[in-house]
Amino acid sequence: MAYELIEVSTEAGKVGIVRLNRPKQLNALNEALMDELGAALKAFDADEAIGCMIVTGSEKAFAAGADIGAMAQYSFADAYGRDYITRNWETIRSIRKPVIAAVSGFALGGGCELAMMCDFIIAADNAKFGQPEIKLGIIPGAGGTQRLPRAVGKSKAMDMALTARMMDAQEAERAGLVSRVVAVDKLMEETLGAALTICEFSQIATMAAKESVNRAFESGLSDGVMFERRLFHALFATADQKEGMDAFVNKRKPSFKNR
Ligand code: DAK
Repeated sequence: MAYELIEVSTEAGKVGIVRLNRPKQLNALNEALMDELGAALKAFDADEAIGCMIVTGSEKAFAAGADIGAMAQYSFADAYGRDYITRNWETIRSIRKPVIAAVSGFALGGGCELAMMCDFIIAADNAKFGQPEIKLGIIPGAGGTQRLPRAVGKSKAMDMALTARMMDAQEAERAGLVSRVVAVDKLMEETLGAALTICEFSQIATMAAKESVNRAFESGLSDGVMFERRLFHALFATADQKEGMDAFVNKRKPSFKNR
């Protein structure tokens, strides 16, 4: 598929990188861009050589939200009846391999929500996160009122959703929204380092770890722990578990085959 609104590349043949590319609109997310992003991530997910993906934007903006110009004239019938701005937003949730958001600049509205749909966020020190939809007479619609409180707690999430205040990278790290903050010129280097580390491990194990952590947000503790236990037990059926433990016992580097 030829992409117009994203740039797609790979690193070391193992990391799939999607760069949002509508610089004049600060990577505002429209239907076509979300279709392309979904298609690119699904293609990487299906590619056995790829062990991890990165979604990123420009230095100025990860994404400044859904495209307001495109949404401005939607009626309820368009939004609900024809499923505009919903039908292609959940694709990223179906991706089974790890996806890291590398966020520089603005991550607002749908941009913040997109980053939160990734498995973890590495932020540049110029990153700004916000849910400013209230200024447009709407509320977050792609999980902002649900994922943000799970990440930063009720008080900060309410503050951001009700006052439209932006959170800078340092505050976002303190609050648990992002896993690391790095200098803006080191963002891709650091994120690629994390992605390549993930690629060294068994894909079966990294997918299971992702699935199990995500389960924590969908179930009570007992059910979640049971889910984790079943996956843990199941991994003893893989060749990679034998390889990983044998390599440790024999003091050598493991060679995982994703089997
Ligand atoms: N949409 C369209 N264009 C945008 C945009 C956006 N979200 N954000 C920025 N732009 C455009 C500006 O219109 C401007 O275009 P020109 O005038 O040059 O043609 C260009 O990008 C540069 O922006 P500024 O001139 O405003 O740049 P500044 O540095 O002065 O300000 C800013 C940067 C990010 C603070 C400002 O642009 C801004 O406040 N932007 C809007 C942020 C915002 O309100 N975002 C939330 C949008 S609502 C759903 C899925 C998703 C959503 C909802 C439901 N479902 C699955 C149901 C999401 C909703 C939203 O995100």
